[in-house]
Amino acid sequence: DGPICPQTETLSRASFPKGFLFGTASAAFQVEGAVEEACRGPSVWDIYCRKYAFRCSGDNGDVATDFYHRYKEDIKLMKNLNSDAFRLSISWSRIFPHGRKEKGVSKAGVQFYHDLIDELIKNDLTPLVTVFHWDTPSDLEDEYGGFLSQNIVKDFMEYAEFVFNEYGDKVKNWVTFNEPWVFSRAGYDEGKKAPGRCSKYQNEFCDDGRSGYEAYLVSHNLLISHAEAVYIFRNKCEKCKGGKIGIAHSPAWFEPHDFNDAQDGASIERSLDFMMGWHLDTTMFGDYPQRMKDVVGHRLPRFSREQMAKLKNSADFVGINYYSSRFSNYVEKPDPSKPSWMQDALTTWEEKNVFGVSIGSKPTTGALEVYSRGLRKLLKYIKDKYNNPEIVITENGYGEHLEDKDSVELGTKDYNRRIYLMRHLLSLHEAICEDGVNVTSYFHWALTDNFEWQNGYKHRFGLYYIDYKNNLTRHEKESAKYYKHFLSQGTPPS
Ligand code: BGP
Repeated sequence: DGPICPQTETLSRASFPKGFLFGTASAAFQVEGAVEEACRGPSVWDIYCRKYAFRCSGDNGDVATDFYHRYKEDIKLMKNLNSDAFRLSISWSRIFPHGRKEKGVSKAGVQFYHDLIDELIKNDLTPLVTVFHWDTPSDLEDEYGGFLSQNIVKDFMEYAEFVFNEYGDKVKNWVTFNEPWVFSRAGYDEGKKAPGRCSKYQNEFCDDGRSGYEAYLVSHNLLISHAEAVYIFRNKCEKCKGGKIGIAHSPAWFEPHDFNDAQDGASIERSLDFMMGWHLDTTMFGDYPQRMKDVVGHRLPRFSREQMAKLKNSADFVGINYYSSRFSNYVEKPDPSKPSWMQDALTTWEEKNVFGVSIGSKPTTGALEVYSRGLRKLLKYIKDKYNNPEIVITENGYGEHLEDKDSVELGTKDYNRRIYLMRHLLSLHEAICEDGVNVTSYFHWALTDNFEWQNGYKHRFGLYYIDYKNNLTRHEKESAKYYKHFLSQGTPPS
């Protein structure tokens, strides 16, 4: 078979296994704009940013980067990078403006994604499509509480089946859900993301209180929806034959808070269970981690036998969004100032932990410090625990806060992002070539700056700078130049 990786003098695409795909990523609400065009219905994010402007830093997705109108220009940027693939998400309410087919299909919305996908393919860019990246149609939220209700399963199945049948002959790589852990925890426990519901945990976002079970319920309904959609993809979609489907998780890697403390060391597994195993064990092994079941008790819903059977092995690949790592430390008692789900991780067990302290070397990516070695360690952990699955790095990127007064020049000299990218590609290379982890593609978050959820437009992740004050002009950053150079060496997959 020969060595896994070619030997090269410097790190470039040529150092990676043949056929490895490199790309960039995006999500509908963060880039599209055009929120009222072609009958698109509102999503929970439109409502959330309007109702609680401060929770979106006073910004919203009305225009975003205007990708809806400028996608051809952005595809040129992808070509300019020498990239091979692009991750996009479909906006549910652009397809079914009111959430359900019987209430109307937007033909123009459906056509938009055809045009976008066709343009990608025409440019030799492989699309990876996320079915749901957090933008629940607002009507479903109003009608029955969105993912809080089991009704969502049937509606998600209908939506997923529709998009599989519509685009399945052109799109061979799919992600059902983006980051369930962030969606349920931030949206239904900490109030930091739409729809902004809070548990008993109080912070600047939360002035109300509910019992801390909603995040578990939401994830439960989401996981069942995932399993049903995968079942449809594999068994009921002729056009989808030969395609692959997965789900994108958002784990950090953990290091012990005190390297000399054995309890801190032991708490790592526990942190990983609550941050990753919650959804990854379930889609690989068919049920929640035992540790979670023991601690959360009756507030963690149970799957039926049939649901477990559908959940087991319900991902052809494991999607990983990796940004940074954290410390895990053992604590004696649950801390009421922490979110409910985090308190749960502490309640009845001897081995207790809490996480949230950052790790690694400065500079920081958002609140998190840069720790590229964590990527390698995480990938090795997944290889060993989950029986060497195929892994796709569905996101990895560096966030940086700029003020309105900051110049384009400052924004494009993103040397920190360039170093972040170099280091993470190196760590990824080590994971593949030295540890034998089966990673098949890498998507950098993000192609361009965009709407960064609660941080709005000031928090930038792009390889290309968006000049929001000047017609949304795109400018190449230093990081883009590096990625382009890296991708220009060696042969892109045909
Ligand atoms: C992920 C989301 C992306 C993007 C990214 C930015 O959680 O899937 O949509 O927003 O994060 O990073 P962060 O949320 O760490 O600022």
